[in-house]
Amino acid sequence: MKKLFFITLICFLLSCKKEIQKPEINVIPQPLKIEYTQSEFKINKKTTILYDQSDKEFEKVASYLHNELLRTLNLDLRKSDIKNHSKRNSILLVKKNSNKLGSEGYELHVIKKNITISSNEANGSFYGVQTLLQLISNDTLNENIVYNTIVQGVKIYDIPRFQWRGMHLDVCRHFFDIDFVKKYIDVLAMHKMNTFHWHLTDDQGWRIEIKKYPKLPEKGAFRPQTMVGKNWEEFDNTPHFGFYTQEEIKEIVQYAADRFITIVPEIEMPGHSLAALAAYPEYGCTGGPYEVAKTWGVFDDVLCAGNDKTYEFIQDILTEVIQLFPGKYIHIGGDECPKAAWEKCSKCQKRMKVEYLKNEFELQSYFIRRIEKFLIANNKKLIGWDEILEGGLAPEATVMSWRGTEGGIHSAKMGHDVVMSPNSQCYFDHYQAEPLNEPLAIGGFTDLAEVYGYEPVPHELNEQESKHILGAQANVWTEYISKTEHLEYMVLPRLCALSEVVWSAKEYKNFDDFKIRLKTHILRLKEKEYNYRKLDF
Ligand code: TNX
Repeated sequence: MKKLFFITLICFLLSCKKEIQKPEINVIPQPLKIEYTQSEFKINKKTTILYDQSDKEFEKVASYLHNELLRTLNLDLRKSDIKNHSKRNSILLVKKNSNKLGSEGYELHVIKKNITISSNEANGSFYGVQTLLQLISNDTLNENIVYNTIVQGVKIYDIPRFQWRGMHLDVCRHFFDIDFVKKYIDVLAMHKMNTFHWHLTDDQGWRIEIKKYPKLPEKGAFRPQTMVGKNWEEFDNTPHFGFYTQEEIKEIVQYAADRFITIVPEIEMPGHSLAALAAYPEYGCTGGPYEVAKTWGVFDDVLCAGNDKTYEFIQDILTEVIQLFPGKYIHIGGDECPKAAWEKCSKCQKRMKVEYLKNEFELQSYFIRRIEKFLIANNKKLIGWDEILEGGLAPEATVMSWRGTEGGIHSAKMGHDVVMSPNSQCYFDHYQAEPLNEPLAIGGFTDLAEVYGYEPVPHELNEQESKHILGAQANVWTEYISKTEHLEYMVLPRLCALSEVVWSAKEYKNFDDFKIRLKTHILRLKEKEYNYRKLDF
């Protein structure tokens, strides 16, 4: 009896200890390893942010942290150089040289004396800062986040699973101004995403200033009216207009870079080009006239692949685009290009004969390959939608697999890099719940569980082939999304789930655990004034 009493007592004590040892921290995306300690650190107005002040990249991280702590805790902390400074009462951003951290990993160590974020590169430090910011916003009161100067003692080791953690935004079907684009980039950064795919041109609007072709924004960024709902015959009689000046683009590129996000600009070709053709009809097969599209869908009028001048036009545009975007990838679209105009065009048919191209699919490949050569000569890499496979893939192209996963599998097997973005699980323009109670969407059904459960590496690939899967991204097409609140509603909280797909270790993924963390996390989004779909669990 006595023995039983002692065993029960020990079990009870152990369970108490376990509870103290494991306070909840709700970090999204889930870090790789978290160890809890009994200590805690208190940030006060004397706390100093320490880093190597000669390092411009770490300077960015320190400034970001400084601004966020000012905003959330109302503490205007001093920044100082890490050398020759006492480490007591400080937040240290330490540059390391550690094999296990890679270029984006970090360690976050919170003890009584200080907080240390260690990483090889500033990128990793920035992700450590994101985690820290979630630690100080871990408490809630009456459905609101409470910012707390006391930071739970932890030792976190964290590295991302994938190198391409992307979100896309279509600003063509509906235009969104730079203030919103910044807000969008902020929420990407908060989720440790590192790639922003900016869909800048399409049939319904050309959204980037090109100095050599002023009519692109003048004419191509304007449509007099837009179809209403899903009715192809009814129009809203409301002009829609908008484009980014090159100055604005530079501002956004810098804003993203300060948050360690690379922008992949997309200039669509040879299809989805009506806005460009409306401005410069001479680059279409018939010479026009063409109109900026006011309905959605796929259009037969595309860039003429037989005319050498078309390639000059595109290359001139890309020359300006390349100067604006420092990242290594340029997205050239390549999707949904009907071949009807080419079949009837004497220039295109002649081109096929001269180049020994068997059909119009090969003509499309010829087009893409020619553009790839140009991009490579300019130190850039071409990425395109999976249709660029048809008729033969350009030699060094990276493929974005959207029509399911086949294109991705096929490309990886051929040794090409792939970004997975299947419309079955990564289309945030699709419904996220029963359509009846949701705002009108293009169709589909991709709820939170579906996104969370997505596995970017298809089981058809062996280990070697799997290395070509750079990662995944979700796409936000905006045919039926014209308001920022609606857009945020479509993206959140699905982005939170996606961030675990691309960041967190596969073996530790757990939807139930995610849902618990999300209850707190969603309030962080609320505090930052993002709209989101309310959790229904
Ligand atoms: C297909 S995804 C498209 C877009 C549409 C989208 C709507 C892709 C490469 N092309 O042009 O906006 O579906 O979901």
